Amino acid sequence: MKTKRSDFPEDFLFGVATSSYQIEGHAFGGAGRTHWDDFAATPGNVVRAENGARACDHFHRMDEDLDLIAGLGADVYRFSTSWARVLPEGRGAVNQEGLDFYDRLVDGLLARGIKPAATLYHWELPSPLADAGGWRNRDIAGWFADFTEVLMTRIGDRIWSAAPINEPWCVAWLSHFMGLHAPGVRDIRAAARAMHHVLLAHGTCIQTMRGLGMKNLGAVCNFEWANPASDSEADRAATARYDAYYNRFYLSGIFKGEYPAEVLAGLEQHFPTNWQDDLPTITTPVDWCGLNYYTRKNIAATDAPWPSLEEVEGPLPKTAMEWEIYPEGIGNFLRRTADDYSGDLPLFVTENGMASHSGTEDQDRIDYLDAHLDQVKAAISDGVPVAGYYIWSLLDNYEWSLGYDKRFGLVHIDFDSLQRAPKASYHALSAALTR
Ligand code: GCO
Repeated sequence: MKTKRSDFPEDFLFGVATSSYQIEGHAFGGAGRTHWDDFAATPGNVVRAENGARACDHFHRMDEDLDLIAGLGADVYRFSTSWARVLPEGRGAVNQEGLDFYDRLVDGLLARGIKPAATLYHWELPSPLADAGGWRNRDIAGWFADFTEVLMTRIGDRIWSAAPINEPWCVAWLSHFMGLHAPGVRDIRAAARAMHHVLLAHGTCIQTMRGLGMKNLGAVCNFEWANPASDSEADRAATARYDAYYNRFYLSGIFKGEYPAEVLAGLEQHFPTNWQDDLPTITTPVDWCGLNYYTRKNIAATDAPWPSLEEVEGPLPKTAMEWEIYPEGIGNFLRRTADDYSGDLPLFVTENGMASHSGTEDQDRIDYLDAHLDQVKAAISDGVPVAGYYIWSLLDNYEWSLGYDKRFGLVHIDFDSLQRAPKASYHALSAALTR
């Protein structure tokens, strides 16, 4: 690996990221059913109908996994907490075993000198809340605040940083417009409502954590650089629409209290009435902003209804996800986020990494990380306040509708024996972090 820790400012943080449903083993420890269990049980949604029931069995192997993080020399670990593990019905009765699990996780990190960075929601909505309309129902902002209160009353005193919701675009658009993630809805009105409610719930969660005295609270959004498939005016306008609903909508809401004009043009009629009244909650100040970045998309105009566009295949080398490798995108987004939205607030790359076909000799992943870290370095030299970088992911894990085939881990998992085997990228990174 070309990168070394000493290329970065002294207080720059390196970390790894995971999420609850993707690694824990949802069948264990008294967790309640989630809409991902339902989505996966519906034929055609997930490769081989795989689900997170066992996943990496992190629930029983937490200590081994925390030792792997420590062995890397990581400063910080970004994990998520499962709502249904803490509140099996989404509301009401608390599963003490779930709270105990996250309590042990936080203490296990601190004992190893690793900062705990929590994300409260990484996509596994309790099924009873999905029955009640899930993200389409405005009440979710209150349900989420209640979950926040229960969870953070127990662990918030030892959390180094917290973010309410991982990737609002995935929660809303990917799951309610494209239908590719749970709950698998394809409905423009549902999507618009989810887009607004996910921001409202972000705000109520931040307010709840502030109320508990917690500090270092942020937002984590995902980004894909939007590239016009041709130079035509129609393709460039389509690209601007894609950029607006994908990359700018959530930052605009959180940092400016407004929604981009290109989005309002297509969706305003579908937003809940009086949505503007929620903007003061949505803009509750945060302390940092996190960017998840993997790829770019090439966008062409179509004659279909709004947003009247499609993705077309691009020419760049691709990962096992068929995602083009475009490191410049992360640099572009870091600059744009600071310039247009977050100003002097610290930025974190909260996820970056690749799915590789190459087993434990994953030089392609090492190259991918080097290329993206070069861009982060360049942004820092330009004065962008980037404070840390997390690799997705520590372990090979449940890649949602793609099941267990897509391997993002620095550590290989044999999904029969559940044996962990650090890959070349793990060893390269651990050496880089000592240099
Ligand atoms: C993401 C997710 C992860 C995915 C990863 C690769 O935030 O998109 O946090 O759950 O596994 O991005 O697709």
